[in-house]
Amino acid sequence: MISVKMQEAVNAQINAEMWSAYLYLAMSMDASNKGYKGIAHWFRKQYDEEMEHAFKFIHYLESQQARVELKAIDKFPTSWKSPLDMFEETLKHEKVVTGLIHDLYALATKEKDYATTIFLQWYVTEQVEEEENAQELIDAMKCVGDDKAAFFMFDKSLSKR
Ligand code: OFO
Repeated sequence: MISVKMQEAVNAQINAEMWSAYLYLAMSMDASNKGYKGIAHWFRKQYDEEMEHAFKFIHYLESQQARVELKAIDKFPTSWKSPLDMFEETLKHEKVVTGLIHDLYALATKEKDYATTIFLQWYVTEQVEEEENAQELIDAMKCVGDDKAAFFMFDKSLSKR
């Protein structure tokens, strides 16, 4: 059984994962509206991943006989000025999430909650990958620049995710 404090912190993280999912779904919709099929697909997959992250936490609380409480999701923009802008916001967002995961890990350690500490290790590693992926997309977009043919190829490559 985990403490009430830990349970509340995990519930807040479920909300953060769903907030991430909703942000990436909004980016996917915006990219789709603008005709960037590959980018829309990439963000749709990202949405799926974030929902998996949320459900992993939900199942964890359930396995600990703890209460899951879904809270309102914060607002964010629904349109971005360019794909580069989307990827830069993705990296910024993932850095915030990394900080939240680290705070959660620090709390579990402080509480001597070994089960939650071990459970959270997967998320710590996952955040390294999330930031790396976003950085790679920023770097690729910067290489593409204003080259329309290169952008077409780049967009197409993202549909393979
Ligand atoms: Fe759940 O990893 Fe991104 O936010």
